[in-house]
Amino acid sequence: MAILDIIEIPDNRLRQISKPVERVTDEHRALIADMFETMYDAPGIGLAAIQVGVPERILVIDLQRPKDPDAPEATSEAEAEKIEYVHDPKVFINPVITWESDELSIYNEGCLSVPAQYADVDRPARIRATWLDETGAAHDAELDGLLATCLQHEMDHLEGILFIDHLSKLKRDMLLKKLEKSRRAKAA
Ligand code: GNR
Ligand code: NI
Repeated sequence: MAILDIIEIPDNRLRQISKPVERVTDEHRALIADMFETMYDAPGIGLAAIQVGVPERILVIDLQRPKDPDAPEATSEAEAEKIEYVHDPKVFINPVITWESDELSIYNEGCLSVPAQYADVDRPARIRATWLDETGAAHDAELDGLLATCLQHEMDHLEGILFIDHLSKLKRDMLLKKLEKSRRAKAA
């Protein structure tokens, strides 16, 4: 297993359209294991293969909710590392959305390819989707909540779309300026 480099904007590879997986192989399963390791290390709740430079329609998601939802929020990295999470790793290969609700939900989204920047995005609150898992088995399910939001965010990556593309130009430009500023501060 290995932690892979996550591509960040403005890398043009993030704008590629990813190709369907024809047959799920051991190479795919090895990539998926590395994607989980990379996502947990980041940390993030989802990762698309293109974010590690592989233009195939493969996503991993683990919402990693705290085991004790009433526990106080961590105020330091040391405290954050002590919190126990419920793991629910999910793999989505060749996902397709077959239905979406008219009702929208707003979530303050972030993206590992747009580091440390967050903005509210409107998306359908509920979706129905089909996909394959890492064994090649087919799934068809209705999803809601953060899982529906996260799957839509990840599926956008397969089309070369980032969450910032859903913002007004004004909000997007402000966010990109903040990103530039934080990168300059880090480099200094
Ligand atoms: O870690 C992530 N958090 C997140 C929060 C709200 C909506 C979507 C996401 S996905 C993101 C990781 C990532 O960039 N996946 O592509
Ligand atoms: Ni993302």
